Amino acid sequence: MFMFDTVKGTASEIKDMKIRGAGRIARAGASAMGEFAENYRGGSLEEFRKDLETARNIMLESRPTAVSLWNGVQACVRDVHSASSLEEAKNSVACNAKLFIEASSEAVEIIAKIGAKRVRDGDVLLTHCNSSAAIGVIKSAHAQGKDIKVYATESRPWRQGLLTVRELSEAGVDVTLIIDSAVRSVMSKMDGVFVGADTVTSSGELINKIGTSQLALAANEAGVPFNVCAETYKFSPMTMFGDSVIIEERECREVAEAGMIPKGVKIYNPVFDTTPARYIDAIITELGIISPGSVYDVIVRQLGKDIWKARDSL
Ligand code: RUB
Repeated sequence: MFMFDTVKGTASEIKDMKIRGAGRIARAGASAMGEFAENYRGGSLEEFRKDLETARNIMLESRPTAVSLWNGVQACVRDVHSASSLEEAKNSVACNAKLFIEASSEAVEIIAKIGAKRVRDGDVLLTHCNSSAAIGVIKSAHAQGKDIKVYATESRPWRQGLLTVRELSEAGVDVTLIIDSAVRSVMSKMDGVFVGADTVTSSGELINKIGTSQLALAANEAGVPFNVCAETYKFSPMTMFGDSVIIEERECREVAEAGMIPKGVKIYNPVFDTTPARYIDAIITELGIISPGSVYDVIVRQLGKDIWKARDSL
């Protein structure tokens, strides 16, 4: 249907990884919701609420793991229930979308500034996949004149590490690409690991690109600080009430094309994994550096009085 074209378009770009990375998909989702509201030509407030719910579901079905998308879309629709006219409801969605996009971009910049202070002159760092928050920290440390070296994992199967090395090298950072299985063998050279987040649970576990937990394990073994760069809209309110994070599985052909492996061999392609809180030294957020044990408090503070609504909707 015509009215859902923008949300469907954005949802399929997210599904096909044309828009990727938890922060970017959240902003794209919010932007599509804002556009949907601005262009809405339906008749009544009731119809709008119903159509908005459909738009919201289309968007949320695009990728299941990153809670940033849920938080971004939720931020847009949060005031619709209290609106007393169609115009007020439409404006609230459009306005909340803009506010979310601005605040989330600003959060990435603040994290870059805070995180850069954790990087010392001469440090050798490791990053995984392609996280704008983690890259922001590294670029900011480099811009401060710190002489740093960065190792970046290839991040199979999509090889987002190629984006990371390009971006860092264009910024003038000394960067080395490694294959994912080289992580443990280089860990003894590292002074710190900086990764991004798709979701952080209320008990401080990190869900991020597959392989992140191996970095954490190797860092822990070698005594290397493991830092998560995560805007607080990566924190998952629903995990407080027992929901598990869905780990997305993508198509087999992303791992091997047909004909590359014998008939009958199966392929398993989970694209995110879970790092236990005990392997995480710091979570660098726009509110400051926190421990995994403080995530619950941050979520409670952010939900405010909505916490009762969330709990009562169980
Ligand atoms: C990207 C990935 C990133 C996080 C954080 O996975 O795991 O580390 O999304 O990114 P994919 P950011 O490529 O499958 O989306 O810091 O940019 O939000």
